[in-house]
Amino acid sequence: QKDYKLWLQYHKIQNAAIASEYKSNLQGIVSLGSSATSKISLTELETGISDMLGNKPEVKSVINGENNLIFGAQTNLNSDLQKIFQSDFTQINNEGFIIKSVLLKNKKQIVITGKNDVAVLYGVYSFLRLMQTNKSIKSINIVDAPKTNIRILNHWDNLDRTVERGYAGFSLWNWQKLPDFIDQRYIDYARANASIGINGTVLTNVNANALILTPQYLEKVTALANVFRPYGIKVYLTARFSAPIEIGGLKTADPKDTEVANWWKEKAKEIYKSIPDFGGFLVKANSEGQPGPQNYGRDHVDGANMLADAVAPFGGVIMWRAFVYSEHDANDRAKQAYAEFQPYDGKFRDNVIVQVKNGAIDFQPREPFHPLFGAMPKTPLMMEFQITQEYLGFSTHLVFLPKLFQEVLESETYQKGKGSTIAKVIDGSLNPHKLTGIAGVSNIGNDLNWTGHPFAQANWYGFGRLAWNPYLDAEIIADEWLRATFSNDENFIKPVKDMMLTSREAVVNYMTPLGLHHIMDTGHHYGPGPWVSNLSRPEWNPTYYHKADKNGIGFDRSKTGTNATAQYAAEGEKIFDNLETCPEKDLLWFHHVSWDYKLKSGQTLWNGMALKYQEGVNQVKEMQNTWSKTKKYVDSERYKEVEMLLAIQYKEAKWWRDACLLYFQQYSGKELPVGVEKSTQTLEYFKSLKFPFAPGN
Ligand code: BDP
Repeated sequence: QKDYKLWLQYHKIQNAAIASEYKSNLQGIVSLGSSATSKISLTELETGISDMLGNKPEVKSVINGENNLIFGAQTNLNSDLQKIFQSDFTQINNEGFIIKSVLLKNKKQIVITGKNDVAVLYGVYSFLRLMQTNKSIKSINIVDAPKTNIRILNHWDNLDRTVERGYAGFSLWNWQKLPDFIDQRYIDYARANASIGINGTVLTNVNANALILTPQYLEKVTALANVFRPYGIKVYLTARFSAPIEIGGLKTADPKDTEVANWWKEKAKEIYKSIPDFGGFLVKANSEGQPGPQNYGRDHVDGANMLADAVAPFGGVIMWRAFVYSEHDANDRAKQAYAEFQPYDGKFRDNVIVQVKNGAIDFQPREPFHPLFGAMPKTPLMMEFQITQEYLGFSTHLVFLPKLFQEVLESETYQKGKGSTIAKVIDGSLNPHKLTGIAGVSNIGNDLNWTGHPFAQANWYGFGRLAWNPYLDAEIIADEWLRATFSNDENFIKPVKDMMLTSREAVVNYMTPLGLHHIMDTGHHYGPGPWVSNLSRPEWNPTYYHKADKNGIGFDRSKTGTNATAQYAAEGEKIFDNLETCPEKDLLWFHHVSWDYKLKSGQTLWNGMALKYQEGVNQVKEMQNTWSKTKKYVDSERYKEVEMLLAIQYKEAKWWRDACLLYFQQYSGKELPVGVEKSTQTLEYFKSLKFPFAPGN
C-alpha cells in the first residue's frame, strides 16, 4: 500500500544526471555512533539511498577513501571534524544540525552532525529530503535548527479508541494489547514524526479521562514512550483536573488543598520513575464542562501552578489551554478567552505555557488571529492549530492547511509596532521565553493511509515543517511534499501545487466567505446549518454568529457592537474597527453590514457574497480538472481515491452554496446575480438533511 508510506516513499530517482551526482557523492556511509537513534539514522539512510539510487552504498566502520556520507553527534566526531564544525556548532541549539561537504585529510566527504543523536537524525531526514526533491548535494552547506522547542501533536484520542473530531478511523493506541504488544505502527508513527521534526505527542483527549493516570494505563504509556524515545519524541498526557477525586479517593481537587497538591506530586514522581523524559501535562480546565480550579473558587493560575510545581522537579511542563468561554456570558464568545487570561500575564510558573487556538472562536476555515497573541508579553504562549478538519469538510475535502497556518503566523499583531507577527510571538523572538511551542490537533487514525484523505497527509507534514520553522512558505511545503509523496515531474508538480495552494481559499469561499463563521450544522459540524437556532447555549447556534436580518448580515464586533476589536493592539484595532480598512476577508467577522453595502469590487454585499460561493464551487471544479490530468504520475489507487473524494467535495461545495444562499436570500430578498447557479432543491430540503453517520454526533 503506497499511501501508508506517507512522504517517505523514496522513489527511484528518474533524472539520470542527478542520480549519477548522488552516486558519486555517496559511495560509503560511516556511522560514528552506536545508540538506538544512530541505528535508526543508519537504517534510514541505507533504505532511503538504496531505494532512490537502486544500489546500496557500502556501510563502513571507519572513515576511509573519499565521497562518504559520515554522520554522528558532536562528541563522536574526531578532532579534525570537531575543528571544522566549531563555529557552526555555536549557531545551533540542541536540536539543530549541520550538513556539509568538507575536505578531510584532503578527501571530500559529506558530514551530518548535531549536538546529539536526535539532532543528527533530523539532519539525516533533511538530507534525504534534499534527495527526494532532487536537489544538488555536490557542495552542500546547511546549518538549520528548529525555532520552537515544543513541536507537538495533540491526539484527541479516547481510551475506547474513538477519536474526538477524528475522521481517519480509530485511535492508533491499542490500550488492550499494550504494553506487551508493540504494533509496528507505533514505530512507523514515530518515524514519520521524526522525519518532520515533531518532538512530542499528547496521547489522550483534552476532554480527559482520569484512568490514563492509573498504574495499569501508565504501564502502557511507558511502553509507547520507550518506542518513541529513540526518535526524539516525548510523551505527554492530558490531566483531568478532578483525577484526585476520581482515582485518588480524595474528597476535593481544590488546587490550594495540600493533600491535592501532594497527590499530584506523588503522581508526577510515579510517572517519572518509569518515564524519566515524560513531557508533562496538557490541561483543558473549566471549559465546555471540564472540571477545573474554578469549581473550587480558584482560578487558572492556581490550577496551572499547582500542576507545574508537581512536574517541575523532573523538568516537566504544563500546557494550559486558553480555550474557555463561559456559559454565563454569551455577549461575545470571541472576547472571553482574552478577558479571562490576559490579566494573568506574568503570573504563571516558568514551566507553564499557555496554549491558544489560532483564532478566538474555534478552528474556522478563516478566523482573524486570536487577540491573546502578543498581549501577554510575560507569559509564553503556544499556538494550537487543528490539523484534523472539524470545520473544513472532515477528511473528505481536500484543503491544504499550511496556507491557513501561514496566514495566521504572518499576521501582524502590532503589539510592539509593525513587524510583531504571530510567528515572532510563538518563537519567542518578540518577547524572549525559555518555552516556545506549536501544537497541532492530530488528523491521524488507524486508516490504512493514516489520515483518511491522501492529501490530508500534507497537512500533518506541513504542520511539522511549520512547527520547526514558522517562517516557511506554504508553497515550499507543498512542493516538498508532492515530490516526496508522488513525483518530481514538473508537469505534475506545477498544476497540483497550484491546486493545493488554492484549496484553502476554495473552502472559505464555498463555506464561509467574507468573514462568515460557525454556520456549520451543529454537533458534528459537517455541512451547512446557518438556520440552526435551537441549541441551549446561544453561542452554539449559527444564527448567533451570522446575525442575518432584513438589514444585512455579520457580527458587529466594532465599537458600535461588542467592541471585541479593542482587544487588539491600537493599530490593529483601528484597522479592524473601521469598515473602510477592515480586510474584506474578515468583513462579516467584525461588522454587520447592509445587503447593499458596496464591496471593493463595486458589487453589493449580496451579489459579492453569492459570487464568492459560486467561485468556491468553480475552484473545486477546477481542482477536479487538474487532478484528471495526473493519471500518469500517480498510482491508480491514490488516483482513484482522490478522484472520488474530489467528486464528493464538488457535490458538497454546491450543497454549501445552495443551502447558504437560499437561507440568506430570505433576508436579503434579492435575486442571485448573473453567474451564480440556482439551486435545484428547496431550503426545506437542505434543512431536512440529517447525518446520523457523521462522527461527532
Ligand atoms: C471544539 C470541538 C470539541 C473540543 C473543543 C476543544 O468541537 O470537540 O473538545 O473544541 O478544543 O473545536 O476543547
